[in-house]
Amino acid sequence: MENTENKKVMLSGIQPSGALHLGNYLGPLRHWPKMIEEFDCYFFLADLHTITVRQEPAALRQQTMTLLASYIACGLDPEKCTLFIQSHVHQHAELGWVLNCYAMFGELSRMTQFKDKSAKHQENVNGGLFTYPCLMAADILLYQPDFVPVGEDQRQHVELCRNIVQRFNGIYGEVFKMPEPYIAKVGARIMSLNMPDSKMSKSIPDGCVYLLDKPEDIARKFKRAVTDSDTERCVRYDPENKPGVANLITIYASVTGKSYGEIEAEFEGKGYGAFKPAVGEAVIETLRPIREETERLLKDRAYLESVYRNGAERASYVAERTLRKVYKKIGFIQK
Ligand code: ATP
Ligand code: LTN
Repeated sequence: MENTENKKVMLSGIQPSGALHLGNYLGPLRHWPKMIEEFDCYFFLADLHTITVRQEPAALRQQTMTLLASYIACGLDPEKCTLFIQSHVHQHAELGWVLNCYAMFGELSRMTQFKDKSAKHQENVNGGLFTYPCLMAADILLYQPDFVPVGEDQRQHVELCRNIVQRFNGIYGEVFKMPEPYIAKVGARIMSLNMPDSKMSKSIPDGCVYLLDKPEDIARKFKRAVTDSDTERCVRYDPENKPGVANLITIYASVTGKSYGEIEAEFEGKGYGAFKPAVGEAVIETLRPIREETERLLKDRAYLESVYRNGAERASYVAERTLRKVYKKIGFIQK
């Protein structure tokens, strides 16, 4: 599956640090299957990144296989794109080290994710958590992508990667292609159903809808979703004053393809009692085939192994080419 047509290249990854949730799906993942028709795509499981926070080994193995099955179940056909596990392609760690030396302490200190995660895991503020964006820059630059589709929270890391490209190319010439973040207009930041001012996150189960949740659990979570305390109780998109309702409208718009205006009209005069279960139903129907297919694929271990082995082989070939070029430019002796 060589990129003989000179298609634009796209790359993204998700950490197998827990079960996928609606934010991961509606933000980036849902858009990826359309992209494999148009671009030469690389999608990987960022397992090296997960150990910036302590992981239980058996759980990490299970989460990684489940994420791979979910990628495929969401429509990433391994025949049409390269699916791989980051730790299978050793060039990521190698280029990650190199880029550590081209990222500045000051810029790494400004990363919101570092500040958030170090506040949350005060007992384990390790060096990896701090230099994480350099490994992420390596993930990206090994494949020289044009676009990196992510959720809004990752924009800052892609910007840092762009700074590294500018600095590195400024010293050594045009080694890396400048990647662009690619962020969806609707759904790039899905909020927790219980706390509409924090983003839905794998690590905060409260208010988080998982892709593999049972329909009855999804229905319950939506029925209990926080809306707002105003007396008006009307379904109107107003993120500032009605963040809970705005979040539900965004979710409903993302899964049904309806516009905010159409949704407001649909629920005019009906209040939240009708709206919340309707959003729950729409989400249940969107996730049902994904859950069923993930469960089916998880039973076919041999198939999943063949997918990640083929993926690693293809990815390594491209990654090695970039790494060789980088080593040569830096002045390392070639083998
Ligand atoms: P953690 O809670 O462990 O930080 P996470 O839920 O933020 O994990 P990641 O693996 O860091 O998930 O993110 C995978 C992808 O999903 C990234 O592109 C990220 O931008 C996107 N993403 C994560 N949370 C949301 C969200 N609430 N809304 C939209 N996109 C999201
Ligand atoms: N940092 C991302 C996951 C990630 C990624 C990447 C995304 C690691 N490497 C390269 C895009 C491109 C996260 O935590 N969501």
